[in-house]
This record gives sequence, C-alpha cells and structure tokens, in this order.
Amino acid sequence: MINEALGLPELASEHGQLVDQMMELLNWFIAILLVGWSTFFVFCLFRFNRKANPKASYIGVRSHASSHLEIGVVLVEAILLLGFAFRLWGERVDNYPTGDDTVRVRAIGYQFGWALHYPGPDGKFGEFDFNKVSGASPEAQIGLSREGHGADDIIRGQLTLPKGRPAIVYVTSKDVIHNFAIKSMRIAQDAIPGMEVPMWFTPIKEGDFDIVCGQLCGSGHAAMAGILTVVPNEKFVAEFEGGGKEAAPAATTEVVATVGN
Ligand SMILES: [Cu+2]
Repeated sequence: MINEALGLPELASEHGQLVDQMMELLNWFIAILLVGWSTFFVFCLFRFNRKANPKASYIGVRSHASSHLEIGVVLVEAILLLGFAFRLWGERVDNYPTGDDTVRVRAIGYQFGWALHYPGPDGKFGEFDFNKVSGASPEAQIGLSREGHGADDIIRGQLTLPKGRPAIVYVTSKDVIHNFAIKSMRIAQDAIPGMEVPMWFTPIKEGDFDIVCGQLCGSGHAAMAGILTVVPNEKFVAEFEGGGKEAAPAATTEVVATVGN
C-alpha cells in the first residue's frame, strides 16, 4: 500500500515480490517512527517550555520509558534484518541459476552508455582485442574480437531478454564505476572496472522497462538510461540464439551481429 503511494515502478521479476514485501514493511516501520518521534517532539515543546518550567531541573528524567522504547526499536530492527533481509539474501544466493535455459549476457558500462554482449548461437563469449577499442559503437567500446567464439556474438545498446527464463547479467565497466539498475526487476549491481559481477533475475512480464545508471559517473550520467525489452521466448531464441539450431563451428558461422542501438 505504502509502496504504491510512493510510486514504486511496476514489478516484473520473480524474486521482486520479496523485495517489495520488505520495502513495504520498512516503509510502515519508518512511518510509525516518524509519527511517534514527531508527536514526542511536539509534546516536549509544550511540556518543557519556559512558562511551565520557570526553574531548570538539574536532575532530569527519572523514568526508563525512553530506554525501553529504544530497546523496542532495536528488537524490531533485528527482526527485520534476521527475519526478512537475511531470508531474502539467502534465497537469492541459493537460487543461482545453473539450468540449460539460463540466458547469459554481459553488460559493460562506459562513459556514457551500455554495451550488451550476447554469446550468440555457440553460447560462448568472444575475446577482446585492445586494438579494436574506440568510441564508434557499443561494440567498439568493448573492443570485441570477431575471431573464434566472438564471430557469432551479438552486441546491442539495449537489453533484450525472454520472459520466464532466468537471466544472468555479468556486470562490468570499461572505465569508471557505473551501476546497472533495472528497477522493475528490483535489481541493481555496481559495474566495477576489472570485475565481472553476475546479477540474476527472472523476468515474468513482457514489455519495456527502464535501465538506469545508479552511480553518478560523470557529465553524461543521465544519458546512460536504457531499455530492457522482455519478449516471448521464441522471439528471443530466433534473434539471439540462432533460432535454436545446433550451433555451427565458429569459423563458418555467419556474422549476425548488429551494432548500435
Ligand atoms: Cu554510469
């Protein structure tokens, strides 16, 4: 209820329900704290004003009510952390997708955009060649080599994923720290140069969802907005996995890569 009032983007991933539940609880908890402490503050303004207390008390409060309140707050926070946050985290870590239907994509952040790198029909990512790096296109940004496994790789400026299949996005950066954030999937991961960190989720709704850069990364930070398009599986297989045909050896595979947005 509070989530909707705060304008949380549409939920479109399998695990997102748990994230929303936790946010809903936290928002209620914070709302109660806000009302409680604000009321107490206003009460103090009147109860301890100069007129009611012409002479200052050097002893102060003797009741332990505030300590008990504080202990209560700590307890509720411990329940939130141990009961909900840890459970959510445990579920995330335990459910790392390993099945054959898992989609694998690399997301490389650069100033200022994202290159989405699909392994193509052979299911294997190509290598990189530093001599090919330039700013001409998302493909040139990462300097993909078209030799070997890279021959059939597909590079896009936007992300496309199939509905209902677990997806692992390996997030990294070419230059500074970015953050690959897809709010509707309730997921975000820092893109750190030199590290490739997997983040995974299962889209459960077709449609277009916003991707943003979640780390202030320079003057073009706001331009790093992208779109995740969730499509039916058949469409994804036809476009990114060679139509489900047996992968041909890389050397003879036709180059199906398209460049740009
Ligand atoms: Cu960025």
